Amino acid sequence: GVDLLTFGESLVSLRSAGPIAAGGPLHPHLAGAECNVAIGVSRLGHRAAFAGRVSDDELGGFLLRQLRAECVDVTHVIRDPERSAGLMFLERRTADLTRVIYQRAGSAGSALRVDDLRPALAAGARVLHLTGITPALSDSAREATTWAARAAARAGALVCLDVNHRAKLWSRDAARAVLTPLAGHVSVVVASADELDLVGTPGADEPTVVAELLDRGVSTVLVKLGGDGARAYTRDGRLEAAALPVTAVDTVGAGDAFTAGYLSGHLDGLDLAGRLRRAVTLGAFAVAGHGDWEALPRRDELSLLDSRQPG
Ligand code: KDG
Repeated sequence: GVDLLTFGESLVSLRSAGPIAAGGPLHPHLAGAECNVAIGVSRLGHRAAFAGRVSDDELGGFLLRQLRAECVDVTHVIRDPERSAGLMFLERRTADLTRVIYQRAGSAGSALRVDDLRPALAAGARVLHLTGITPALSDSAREATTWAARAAARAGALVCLDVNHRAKLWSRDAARAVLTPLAGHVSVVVASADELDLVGTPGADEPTVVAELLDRGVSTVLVKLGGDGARAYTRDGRLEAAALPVTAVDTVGAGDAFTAGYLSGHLDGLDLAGRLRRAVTLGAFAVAGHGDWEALPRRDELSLLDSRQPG
């Protein structure tokens, strides 16, 4: 088995340096929240695997090559000869405004189904990571996500759901109807403050949703606060961590880095404070460098930002 298994849609992200309508080069990068987490965990020396469908063409080949280069196990990836790669255009509109355009409807990744995941689940994993993006992709991907969460929990894995609401894929109400029941099958829920009520009563405040989740068997709720750090809740109470002071140049992927850091801390047997510290550390690396995952640290680089004075 592996330390961490994740699954979902791997995307070709075409990044621009300026407004897309004005032309100029687009650079291909591997993207997808689940791949970002797999890479973050792999860079720290854990065995990470990604499962899902990728197109059986040059773009799918690019995605697999990038994952392999980061030592992510792709044994259980399926090449789909009938569907194309999901694309994401990431437009740097101004220095601090980026915009996303998706071309992913009907993609290979969205055709994920339960049978695709059986071999990866059977091979075993200490941690299963899933996001609220995958169930938004199709009926079969939604079914596969719920099935995997239950199967991994039964097998004794730590199951982590990162809400990751994508408003371009579904409404808040549609997301809540799927993610709230799903949260009842997981041990760790990660959400930004504005995503919390997608796994609980609509409009409820943070303490209410957290209490609902802990009552339903979730052991840890992590609330991401961006530049303000993060809060962790367990039955024993609440813990906070400040963000590391860095110059943010690209916030895309920061949430995935946070989750990767937390799960790496779990795999290392760190206590809650240590796991939260690892989470904000990886988040800081992600925002301080360009790309979804390119700036994430290797293990020997983990303390690199500690001694650094901002500015
Ligand atoms: O978390 C970063 C993601 O937004 C990006 O990699 C693409 O997974 C992605 C998505 O669906 O938006």
